Amino acid sequence: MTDVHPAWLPPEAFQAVGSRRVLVRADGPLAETVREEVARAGAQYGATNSGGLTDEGPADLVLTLSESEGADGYAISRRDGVTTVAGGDPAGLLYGFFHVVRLGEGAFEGDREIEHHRPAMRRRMLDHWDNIDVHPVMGQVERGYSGGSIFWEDGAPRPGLSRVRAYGRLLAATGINAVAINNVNVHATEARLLTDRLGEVAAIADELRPYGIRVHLSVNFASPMALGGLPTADPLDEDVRAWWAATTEHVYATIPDFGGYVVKADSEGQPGPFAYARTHADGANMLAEALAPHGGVVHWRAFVYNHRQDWRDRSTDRARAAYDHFAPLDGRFMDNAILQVKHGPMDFQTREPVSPVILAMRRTRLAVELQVTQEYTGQQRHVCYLAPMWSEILAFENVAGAGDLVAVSNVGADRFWTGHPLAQANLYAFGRLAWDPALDPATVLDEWMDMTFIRPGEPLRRALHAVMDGSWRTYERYTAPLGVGFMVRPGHHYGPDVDGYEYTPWGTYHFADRDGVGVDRTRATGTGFTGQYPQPWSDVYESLERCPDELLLFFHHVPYDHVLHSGSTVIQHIYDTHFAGAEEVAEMRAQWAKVGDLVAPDVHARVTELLDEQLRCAEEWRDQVNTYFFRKSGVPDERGRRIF
Ligand code: BDP
Repeated sequence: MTDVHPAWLPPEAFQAVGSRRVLVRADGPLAETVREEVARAGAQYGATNSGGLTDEGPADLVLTLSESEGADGYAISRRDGVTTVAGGDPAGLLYGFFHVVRLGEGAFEGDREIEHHRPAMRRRMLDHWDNIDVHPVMGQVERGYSGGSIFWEDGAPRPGLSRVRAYGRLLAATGINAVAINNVNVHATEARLLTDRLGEVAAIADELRPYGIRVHLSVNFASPMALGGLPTADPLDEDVRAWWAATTEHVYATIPDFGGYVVKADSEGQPGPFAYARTHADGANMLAEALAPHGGVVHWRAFVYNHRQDWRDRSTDRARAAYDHFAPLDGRFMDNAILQVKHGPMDFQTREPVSPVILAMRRTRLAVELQVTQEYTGQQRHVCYLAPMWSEILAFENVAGAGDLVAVSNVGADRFWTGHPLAQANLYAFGRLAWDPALDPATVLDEWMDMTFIRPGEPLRRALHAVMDGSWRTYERYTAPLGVGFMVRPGHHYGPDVDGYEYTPWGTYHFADRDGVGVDRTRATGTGFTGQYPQPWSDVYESLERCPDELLLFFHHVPYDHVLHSGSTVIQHIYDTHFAGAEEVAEMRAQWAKVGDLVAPDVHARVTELLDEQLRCAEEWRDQVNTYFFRKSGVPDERGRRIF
């Protein structure tokens, strides 16, 4: 543990609380956690003001319960020298406590009008794509860029699981309350977590419970066959239903506050209800029914598409698939079946429109799925602060009204948790935006800095903003242009490969030829995908004139001399953004070089090394993308820069 980076909870973050007298007027495990936090801080900083935990007044900080604040909510106020946190329930008390930690000394100054805080999303959840075994291609954590799993090592739970408790603490401080611990691609070993290896799940739940986090499990749809010895996994078969009911009952007998199941079915090789000519509502409802008596939920993923497409056949459009499968099922899911939809219709690309499934399912409970792990955004070797992307998504139509926000975690056994130390900010920001989607990404970044670098002075603060604020747009500039996506190396998805996926079965094409580029998804001449959107979006995306520049190639195939709203042609835009993107990375590197004596040497060294790699990779992207489009189009750069 000692060499694990404290992320946003170094001891100094607790100085203000630790030097005050704190009274906790509540009982139960979460109140105990708050007491422990206060006692730990008091032991370190309590000498001043004889701070620490007190049993009765007078106190500088009083934490108490008040039902009127609602689930997970809390109120904070300050009068006559006393700061009061009133939690709507024990979880609210815990979140209110971390709010005070965030405020630091500010929590104990002057008077404070009462503020009420309540999460926008009821479930703020991280999905781990962790395996117990090391997968021959994907490694232990699928799309993991931070070392091995924090849960398992050498085929068994990590000794002591102490890292898991520290993880729970970090997550609680940013408002996360649910974690699915294993990969959605459920292999044979991991499938057994549901049955004979359930004890491992229980042990992890024990570590996370003190921080108000419930554990969920990814399950394999075919488990009744593989684990139960049944001849079928048909969701309408009585024996199958009985197997799920009994298995689920055993899960709850072992872990009474178990959260529920996550399911990837009929997708990329995972089994599902299609094998029995049943619908995905049949599949989801079978599990929902098994979970309902225990208060559990099933997160049923909408990521269902044909991954064995014939690229010569233009009649299928992967972007259409989720809507085609799920929109007809709206209203047919049980209340505790939550449809988990990736934010875009394709697959976590740098830029995608919001999935039309999210807009269509008005009578179905929804979870919106984001990718904190940077599979397509630089794999935690590139700085790419994703909060600006997420806040755009969350501001679109009814997205912020989904009950759950879920994201694929970026955490592993790495000393910095996230490989790239600055990628910690994405994890932090995810929790904060799930709590309040209206938060400004730059403000969230300030919060993260204040906690992580303990209220840094202006030079470091300015440098971190310069490196991080615009890093998602910078990444977008030097990679695939104008929303076209997928010009990445097949398989591992790091770095450019202009035609890497063009003639593959994956359904991810850009259709560049000598005349133009982009996917025609219009109703008039294309795949008709624009027709899946309600108005006005259906017409906005259909129209070449009204479609936003950044999504142009997602919706339209256009000639290289097509003029964007920006006034630039498509081809010139490609050249300009690619030169600019690489230059911006060089500038990020220069900014970071200036703050060498303001951050811990190990953090500075790791980020420096990674910025070198980011610059190399950005230049590689620039040169390959520019050269590719120059060769296809024959149009020279109007500014005469070097293209190969
Ligand atoms: C894709 C990933 C793959 C995941 C899949 C999913 O490349 O590793 O299994 O998403 O979400 O983006 O199920």
